[in-house]
Amino acid sequence: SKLSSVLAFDLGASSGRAIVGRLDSEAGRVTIEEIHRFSNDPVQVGNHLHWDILRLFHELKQGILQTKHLGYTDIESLAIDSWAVDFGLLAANGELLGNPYHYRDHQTDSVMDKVIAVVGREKLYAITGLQFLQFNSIFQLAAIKERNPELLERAKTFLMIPDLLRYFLTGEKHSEFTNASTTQLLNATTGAWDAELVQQLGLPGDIFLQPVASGTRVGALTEDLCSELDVASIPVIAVGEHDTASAVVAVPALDENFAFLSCGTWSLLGTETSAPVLSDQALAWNFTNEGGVYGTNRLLKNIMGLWLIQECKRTWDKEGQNIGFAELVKLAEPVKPFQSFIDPDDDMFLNPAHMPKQIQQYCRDTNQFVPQTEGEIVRCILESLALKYRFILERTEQLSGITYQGLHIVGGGIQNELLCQFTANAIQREVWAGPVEGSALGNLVVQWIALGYIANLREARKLIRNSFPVKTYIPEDGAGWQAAYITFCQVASRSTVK
Ligand code: LFR
Repeated sequence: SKLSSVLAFDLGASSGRAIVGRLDSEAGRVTIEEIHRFSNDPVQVGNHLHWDILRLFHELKQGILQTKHLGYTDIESLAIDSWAVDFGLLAANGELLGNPYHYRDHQTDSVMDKVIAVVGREKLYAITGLQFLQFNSIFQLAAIKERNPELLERAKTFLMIPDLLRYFLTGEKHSEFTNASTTQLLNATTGAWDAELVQQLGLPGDIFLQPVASGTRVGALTEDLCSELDVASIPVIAVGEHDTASAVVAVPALDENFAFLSCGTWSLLGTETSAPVLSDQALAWNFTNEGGVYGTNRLLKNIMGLWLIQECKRTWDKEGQNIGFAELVKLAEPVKPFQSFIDPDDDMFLNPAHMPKQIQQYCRDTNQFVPQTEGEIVRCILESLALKYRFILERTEQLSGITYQGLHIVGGGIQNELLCQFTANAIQREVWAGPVEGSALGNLVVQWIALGYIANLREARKLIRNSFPVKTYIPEDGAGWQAAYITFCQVASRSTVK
């Protein structure tokens, strides 16, 4: 039967991968092969933290070369997805101006309140429907305008990270919709840049390109690139280029109503709705409405996620420990449960100099047991994340008016089985974990929809359900976790429980 092969680049905040997907439409099955994996290492230069954008472009080229070396001569298209909010600015001659900033760069530390003072919190939410996170593109642009206005004066074109890399591949400039929706400059009702808002903030309105819908063909590899790599040109599609948009495409739910957790560096927990939820309650709880593929909306909240452990690991590595991620989780397993909790979303955890010390500081400040060993610290993080998931899941239910029987978890985080089990325990419902390559799969299936092989989103989810395992976790120790939840809420209320 006829097979179709397409290539997905999925760039996360800590690693990226190139994955070839093969669709057997007759059998209704997808298989994937990871052909290239690379670390994504942000670089601190002077006072600022940047993405190594040219290194990432180099890795995309390596991925394309790998398809050739592995004999995939029949790639019908390729697409990119990545983390959101970050961007590059092009000069009039099409060259990149400066190195894109990392969203955890401290340039935005006190900018959000200034912008809110100008626009008004209610007004900004009513326009954009977006949660207030200090690193949203709107605040980054306001920070640049304040610190380095020449950069904005020279800018001709604003491109989000996947738009920018796609431009390097194709020479074409397009702004993809799902990712544009995370800037907090898009009008949630019209789906276009909000000209009034842009003007009110004194930003140059003409740098923003009218967003194209996910699933649009947006060029092909340039001739120059093809001769450099000695490959035939490949069509390029703009999928849901925000990795979370792609991850939610891949949730193997057969039901229309489902709750999801996309689990990676961040934990994104929420549900898919047909329209943005802009209620007073949604604003008060700072829930976000991000644009999805094919007219869907993602009502969700960012939870600090595995960043907390990644950062501890990075610190311990620096100090010469070199304990693997899986090993750290193993060290947490035998630790006595429920000794101390943090609110993972306290601002103090966004980008501290020393994460383990920061966690200890939180515990000390809240008069709790102060975790000392690696295992104790990781245990504290994992329990706190699971309890925060319950908190946000219940708020999602209140906003959507729907009760969920269980929680779908997708993404690399499901390899952390202890976290999956803790989550089932905390929410006292089943957890359905899989697929692990959520964003890459969402990227692949939207390419196949665009190419005409898959009818729609619903069919795509069925296909994923039939092709990849989903592991069920049954809740345990209800009483223990209920008591822990009450303590967690008391502790976290000191840090406002955002
Ligand atoms: C997840 C993610 C989140 C976004 C954060 C920063 O990878 O894309 O959705 O809020 O990264 O861009």
